[in-house]
Amino acid sequence: MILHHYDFSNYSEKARLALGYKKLAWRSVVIPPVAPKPDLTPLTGGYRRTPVLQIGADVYCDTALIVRELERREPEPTLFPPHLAALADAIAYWSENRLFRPMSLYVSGNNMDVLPPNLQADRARMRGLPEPDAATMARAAARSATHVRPQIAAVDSMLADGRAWIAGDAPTIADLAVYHALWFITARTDRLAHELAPYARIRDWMAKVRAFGHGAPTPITAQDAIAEAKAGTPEPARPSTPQPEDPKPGARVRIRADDYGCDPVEGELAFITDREIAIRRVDPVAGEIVVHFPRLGYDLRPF
Ligand SMILES: N[C@@H](CCC(=O)N[C@@H](CS)C(=O)NCC(=O)O)C(=O)O
Repeated sequence: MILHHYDFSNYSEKARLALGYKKLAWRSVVIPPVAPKPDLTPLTGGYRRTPVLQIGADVYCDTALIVRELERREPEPTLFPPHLAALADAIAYWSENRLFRPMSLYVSGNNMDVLPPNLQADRARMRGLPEPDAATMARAAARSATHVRPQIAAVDSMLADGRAWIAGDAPTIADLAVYHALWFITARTDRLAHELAPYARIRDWMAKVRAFGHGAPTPITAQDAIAEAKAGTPEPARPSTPQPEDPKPGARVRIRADDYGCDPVEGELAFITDREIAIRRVDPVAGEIVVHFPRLGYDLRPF
Protein backbone atom coordinates (compact mmCIF):
# COMPACT_ATOMS: atom_id res chain seq x y z
CA MET A 1 0.00 0.00 0.00
CA ILE A 2 1.23 3.46 -0.88
CA LEU A 3 -0.29 6.57 0.68
CA HIS A 4 0.24 9.84 -1.20
CA HIS A 5 -0.13 12.52 1.47
CA TYR A 6 1.49 15.44 3.33
CA ASP A 7 2.01 16.16 7.00
CA PHE A 8 -0.48 18.93 7.81
CA SER A 9 -3.32 17.43 5.75
CA ASN A 10 -6.13 16.51 8.12
CA TYR A 11 -7.72 14.02 5.74
CA SER A 12 -4.30 12.39 5.46
CA GLU A 13 -4.24 12.17 9.25
CA LYS A 14 -7.55 10.30 9.05
CA ALA A 15 -6.05 7.79 6.59
CA ARG A 16 -2.80 7.46 8.59
CA LEU A 17 -4.79 6.69 11.74
CA ALA A 18 -6.87 4.08 9.90
CA LEU A 19 -3.60 2.43 8.79
CA GLY A 20 -2.41 2.63 12.40
CA TYR A 21 -5.62 1.22 13.86
CA LYS A 22 -5.28 -1.76 11.55
CA LYS A 23 -1.54 -2.02 12.29
CA LEU A 24 -0.61 -1.95 8.62
CA ALA A 25 2.76 -1.46 6.96
CA TRP A 26 2.66 1.03 4.10
CA ARG A 27 4.84 3.12 1.84
CA SER A 28 4.72 6.89 2.05
CA VAL A 29 4.95 9.39 -0.82
CA VAL A 30 4.93 13.00 0.32
CA ILE A 31 3.05 15.10 -2.25
CA PRO A 32 2.91 18.88 -2.63
CA PRO A 33 0.08 20.61 -0.73
CA VAL A 34 -0.83 22.73 -3.76
CA ALA A 35 -1.49 22.11 -7.46
CA PRO A 36 0.03 21.29 -9.84
CA LYS A 37 0.91 17.77 -8.68
CA PRO A 38 2.69 16.34 -11.71
CA ASP A 39 3.70 13.12 -9.94
CA LEU A 40 0.20 12.44 -8.58
CA THR A 41 -2.15 13.23 -11.46
CA PRO A 42 -0.70 10.55 -13.80
CA LEU A 43 -1.99 8.09 -11.20
CA THR A 44 -5.36 9.72 -10.57
CA GLY A 45 -6.10 11.06 -14.06
CA GLY A 46 -6.61 14.58 -12.70
CA TYR A 47 -7.94 14.25 -9.14
CA ARG A 48 -5.71 16.51 -7.03
CA ARG A 49 -7.05 16.21 -3.50
CA THR A 50 -5.18 14.61 -0.62
CA PRO A 51 -4.71 11.81 0.34
CA VAL A 52 -4.71 9.09 -2.34
CA LEU A 53 -4.12 5.39 -1.70
CA GLN A 54 -2.33 3.36 -4.37
CA ILE A 55 -2.16 -0.42 -4.41
CA GLY A 56 -0.25 -1.45 -7.52
CA ALA A 57 -2.21 -0.12 -10.51
CA ASP A 58 -5.36 0.59 -8.46
CA VAL A 59 -5.75 4.11 -7.10
CA TYR A 60 -8.32 5.00 -4.42
CA CYS A 61 -9.44 8.62 -4.12
CA ASP A 62 -11.14 10.18 -1.08
CA THR A 63 -10.83 8.95 2.49
CA ALA A 64 -14.49 7.84 2.43
CA LEU A 65 -13.41 5.11 0.02
CA ILE A 66 -9.80 4.72 1.21
CA VAL A 67 -10.91 3.63 4.69
CA ARG A 68 -13.54 1.27 3.21
CA GLU A 69 -10.87 -0.25 0.97
CA LEU A 70 -8.56 -0.78 3.95
CA GLU A 71 -11.50 -2.45 5.68
CA ARG A 72 -12.17 -4.68 2.65
CA ARG A 73 -8.57 -5.85 2.58
CA GLU A 74 -8.01 -5.96 6.37
CA PRO A 75 -11.40 -6.43 8.02
CA GLU A 76 -10.02 -6.70 11.55
CA PRO A 77 -10.01 -4.74 13.71
CA THR A 78 -13.08 -3.16 12.17
CA LEU A 79 -13.90 0.53 11.89
CA PHE A 80 -17.47 -0.38 10.86
CA PRO A 81 -18.94 -2.56 13.63
CA PRO A 82 -22.44 -3.44 12.36
CA HIS A 83 -24.30 -2.08 15.40
CA LEU A 84 -22.70 1.37 15.02
CA ALA A 85 -21.75 1.70 11.35
CA ALA A 86 -24.78 3.63 10.08
CA LEU A 87 -24.69 6.13 12.92
CA ALA A 88 -20.91 6.46 12.58
CA ASP A 89 -21.25 7.33 8.88
CA ALA A 90 -23.79 10.04 9.72
CA ILE A 91 -21.54 11.54 12.40
CA ALA A 92 -18.58 11.44 10.01
CA TYR A 93 -20.66 13.27 7.40
CA TRP A 94 -21.52 15.98 9.92
CA SER A 95 -17.92 16.37 11.02
CA GLU A 96 -16.46 16.60 7.53
CA ASN A 97 -19.21 18.67 5.92
CA ARG A 98 -20.32 20.95 8.73
CA LEU A 99 -17.61 21.13 11.39
CA PHE A 100 -14.49 21.03 9.26
CA ARG A 101 -15.05 23.98 6.91
CA PRO A 102 -15.31 26.64 9.64
CA MET A 103 -12.50 24.85 11.48
CA SER A 104 -10.28 25.16 8.45
CA LEU A 105 -11.04 28.88 8.01
CA TYR A 106 -10.56 29.59 11.73
CA VAL A 107 -7.29 27.68 12.01
CA SER A 108 -5.82 28.86 8.71
CA GLY A 109 -6.70 32.48 9.45
CA ASN A 110 -4.73 32.23 12.70
CA ASN A 111 -1.73 30.47 11.16
CA MET A 112 -1.16 32.36 7.95
CA ASP A 113 2.48 33.09 8.82
CA VAL A 114 3.38 29.38 9.12
CA LEU A 115 1.45 28.07 6.11
CA PRO A 116 3.02 27.83 2.65
CA PRO A 117 2.76 31.29 1.06
CA ASN A 118 0.91 30.06 -2.03
CA LEU A 119 -1.62 27.95 -0.09
CA GLN A 120 -4.50 30.44 0.11
CA ALA A 121 -4.27 31.35 -3.57
CA ASP A 122 -4.34 27.63 -4.45
CA ARG A 123 -7.31 26.88 -2.19
CA ALA A 124 -9.24 29.84 -3.57
CA ARG A 125 -8.59 28.61 -7.13
CA MET A 126 -9.61 25.10 -6.08
CA ARG A 127 -12.99 26.48 -4.98
CA GLY A 128 -13.39 28.93 -7.87
CA LEU A 129 -13.13 31.91 -5.49
CA PRO A 130 -11.03 35.09 -5.73
CA GLU A 131 -7.78 35.02 -3.74
CA PRO A 132 -8.47 36.47 -0.26
CA ASP A 133 -6.24 39.16 1.23
CA ALA A 134 -5.08 38.96 4.86
CA ALA A 135 -7.94 41.11 6.15
CA THR A 136 -10.54 38.92 4.41
CA MET A 137 -8.90 35.80 5.90
CA ALA A 138 -8.97 37.36 9.37
CA ARG A 139 -12.67 38.24 9.05
CA ALA A 140 -13.52 34.74 7.83
CA ALA A 141 -11.54 33.27 10.74
CA ALA A 142 -13.45 35.39 13.25
CA ARG A 143 -16.85 34.45 11.77
CA SER A 144 -15.85 30.81 11.65
CA ALA A 145 -14.75 30.76 15.31
CA THR A 146 -18.39 31.31 16.24
CA HIS A 147 -19.39 28.17 14.32
CA VAL A 148 -16.50 26.09 15.61
CA ARG A 149 -17.12 26.59 19.33
CA PRO A 150 -20.70 25.29 19.54
CA GLN A 151 -19.65 22.26 17.51
CA ILE A 152 -16.74 21.48 19.85
CA ALA A 153 -19.32 21.64 22.63
CA ALA A 154 -21.46 19.22 20.60
CA VAL A 155 -18.56 16.75 20.46
CA ASP A 156 -18.23 17.04 24.22
CA SER A 157 -21.91 16.27 24.66
CA MET A 158 -21.56 13.19 22.44
CA LEU A 159 -19.10 11.85 25.02
CA ALA A 160 -21.10 13.06 28.02
CA ASP A 161 -22.75 9.73 28.84
CA GLY A 162 -19.34 8.21 29.53
CA ARG A 163 -19.09 6.25 26.28
CA ALA A 164 -15.59 5.24 25.28
CA TRP A 165 -15.88 6.22 21.62
CA ILE A 166 -17.83 8.79 19.61
CA ALA A 167 -20.52 6.45 18.28
CA GLY A 168 -20.70 4.11 21.28
CA ASP A 169 -18.77 1.24 22.79
CA ALA A 170 -16.35 0.58 19.93
CA PRO A 171 -14.07 2.64 17.65
CA THR A 172 -15.65 3.59 14.33
CA ILE A 173 -15.04 5.80 11.35
CA ALA A 174 -16.72 8.58 13.37
CA ASP A 175 -13.78 8.65 15.76
CA LEU A 176 -11.37 9.27 12.90
CA ALA A 177 -13.63 11.83 11.20
CA VAL A 178 -14.21 13.90 14.34
CA TYR A 179 -10.62 13.50 15.49
CA HIS A 180 -9.04 14.86 12.31
CA ALA A 181 -11.18 18.00 12.44
CA LEU A 182 -10.09 18.67 16.02
CA TRP A 183 -6.47 17.60 15.35
CA PHE A 184 -6.31 20.43 12.84
CA ILE A 185 -6.67 22.99 15.66
CA THR A 186 -3.11 22.37 16.86
CA ALA A 187 -1.59 20.57 13.85
CA ARG A 188 0.58 23.56 12.94
CA THR A 189 0.85 25.65 16.15
CA ASP A 190 -0.55 25.68 19.68
CA ARG A 191 -2.12 29.10 19.22
CA LEU A 192 -5.68 27.81 19.41
CA ALA A 193 -5.09 25.06 21.98
CA HIS A 194 -7.22 27.07 24.41
CA GLU A 195 -10.31 26.04 22.42
CA LEU A 196 -9.95 22.48 23.75
CA ALA A 197 -8.77 23.47 27.24
CA PRO A 198 -12.22 23.30 28.89
CA TYR A 199 -12.89 19.82 27.54
CA ALA A 200 -11.03 17.11 29.52
CA ARG A 201 -13.30 14.40 28.09
CA ILE A 202 -12.47 15.39 24.51
CA ARG A 203 -8.76 15.54 25.28
CA ASP A 204 -8.81 12.08 26.89
CA TRP A 205 -10.68 10.63 23.92
CA MET A 206 -8.29 12.32 21.46
CA ALA A 207 -5.34 10.74 23.28
CA LYS A 208 -6.90 7.32 22.74
CA VAL A 209 -7.39 7.96 19.02
CA ARG A 210 -3.84 9.36 18.72
CA ALA A 211 -2.61 6.11 20.28
CA PHE A 212 -3.80 4.19 17.20
CA GLY A 213 -0.60 5.55 15.68
CA HIS A 214 0.17 5.56 11.98
CA GLY A 215 1.17 1.93 11.40
CA ALA A 216 4.57 1.34 9.85
CA PRO A 217 5.39 3.75 7.00
CA THR A 218 8.52 3.56 4.85
CA PRO A 219 9.36 6.50 2.57
CA ILE A 220 9.52 5.96 -1.20
CA THR A 221 9.75 8.41 -4.08
CA ALA A 222 6.88 9.44 -6.33
CA GLN A 223 8.84 7.98 -9.26
CA ASP A 224 8.98 4.59 -7.54
CA ALA A 225 5.22 4.74 -6.96
CA ILE A 226 4.57 5.55 -10.63
CA ALA A 227 6.95 2.77 -11.72
CA GLU A 228 5.05 0.34 -9.51
CA ALA A 229 1.75 1.35 -11.09
CA LYS A 230 3.22 0.97 -14.56
CA ALA A 231 4.61 -2.47 -13.78
CA GLY A 232 1.33 -3.60 -12.18
CA THR A 233 -2.03 -4.73 -13.52
CA PRO A 234 -5.26 -3.39 -12.03
CA GLU A 235 -7.37 -5.86 -10.07
CA PRO A 236 -10.13 -7.51 -12.14
CA ALA A 237 -13.36 -5.49 -12.15
CA ARG A 238 -15.72 -6.47 -9.33
CA PRO A 239 -19.38 -7.22 -10.14
CA SER A 240 -21.45 -4.12 -10.91
CA THR A 241 -24.81 -3.32 -9.34
CA PRO A 242 -25.84 -0.29 -11.40
CA GLN A 243 -29.01 1.64 -10.69
CA PRO A 244 -31.34 2.16 -13.66
CA GLU A 245 -30.00 5.69 -14.31
CA ASP A 246 -26.33 4.69 -14.20
CA PRO A 247 -24.04 4.35 -17.20
CA LYS A 248 -23.16 0.69 -17.79
CA PRO A 249 -19.72 -0.84 -17.36
CA GLY A 250 -17.70 -0.19 -20.51
CA ALA A 251 -19.26 3.27 -21.06
CA ARG A 252 -17.02 6.31 -21.43
CA VAL A 253 -17.56 8.47 -18.36
CA ARG A 254 -16.36 11.56 -16.57
CA ILE A 255 -16.33 11.86 -12.79
CA ARG A 256 -15.62 14.81 -10.52
CA ALA A 257 -16.05 15.82 -6.89
CA ASP A 258 -19.35 17.64 -6.35
CA ASP A 259 -18.03 20.11 -3.77
CA TYR A 260 -14.51 21.48 -4.41
CA GLY A 261 -11.35 20.40 -6.20
CA CYS A 262 -13.64 19.32 -9.04
CA ASP A 263 -10.97 18.43 -11.63
CA PRO A 264 -12.52 15.78 -13.88
CA VAL A 265 -11.24 12.24 -14.41
CA GLU A 266 -12.22 10.54 -17.66
CA GLY A 267 -12.11 6.92 -18.69
CA GLU A 268 -14.10 3.75 -19.14
CA LEU A 269 -16.44 2.61 -16.40
CA ALA A 270 -14.85 -0.55 -14.95
CA PHE A 271 -17.47 -1.29 -12.30
CA ILE A 272 -20.11 0.53 -10.29
CA THR A 273 -21.83 -0.33 -7.01
CA ASP A 274 -23.85 1.60 -4.43
CA ARG A 275 -20.64 2.65 -2.74
CA GLU A 276 -17.96 2.72 -5.39
CA ILE A 277 -17.25 3.86 -8.94
CA ALA A 278 -14.14 2.49 -10.68
CA ILE A 279 -12.77 3.99 -13.89
CA ARG A 280 -10.18 2.44 -16.16
CA ARG A 281 -7.80 4.72 -17.98
CA VAL A 282 -4.53 4.44 -19.80
CA ASP A 283 -2.05 7.09 -18.77
CA PRO A 284 0.89 8.03 -21.01
CA VAL A 285 3.21 7.99 -17.97
CA ALA A 286 1.70 5.49 -15.51
CA GLY A 287 0.07 3.01 -17.91
CA GLU A 288 -3.24 1.25 -17.33
CA ILE A 289 -4.78 2.36 -14.03
CA VAL A 290 -8.15 1.82 -12.39
CA VAL A 291 -9.10 4.90 -10.34
CA HIS A 292 -11.72 4.31 -7.65
CA PHE A 293 -14.10 6.89 -6.13
CA PRO A 294 -16.86 6.75 -3.55
CA ARG A 295 -20.29 7.21 -5.12
CA LEU A 296 -21.55 9.81 -2.66
CA GLY A 297 -19.86 13.15 -3.15
CA TYR A 298 -19.01 12.52 -6.81
CA ASP A 299 -20.78 13.44 -10.01
CA LEU A 300 -20.67 10.73 -12.70
CA ARG A 301 -21.74 11.40 -16.29
CA PRO A 302 -21.46 9.66 -19.61
CA PHE A 303 -18.91 11.46 -21.70
N1 LIG B 1 -13.55 14.25 0.72
C1 LIG B 1 -12.12 14.23 0.59
C2 LIG B 1 -11.54 15.56 1.06
C3 LIG B 1 -10.04 15.63 0.94
C4 LIG B 1 -9.51 17.02 1.13
O1 LIG B 1 -10.23 18.03 1.07
N2 LIG B 1 -8.22 17.10 1.37
C5 LIG B 1 -7.57 18.39 1.43
C6 LIG B 1 -6.28 18.28 2.23
S1 LIG B 1 -6.56 17.77 3.90
C7 LIG B 1 -7.17 18.77 0.04
O2 LIG B 1 -7.28 17.99 -0.86
N3 LIG B 1 -6.66 19.98 -0.15
C8 LIG B 1 -6.14 20.33 -1.42
C9 LIG B 1 -4.91 19.58 -1.77
O3 LIG B 1 -4.29 18.92 -0.92
O4 LIG B 1 -4.53 19.65 -2.93
C10 LIG B 1 -11.54 13.07 1.39
O5 LIG B 1 -12.21 12.60 2.33
O6 LIG B 1 -10.45 12.58 1.07
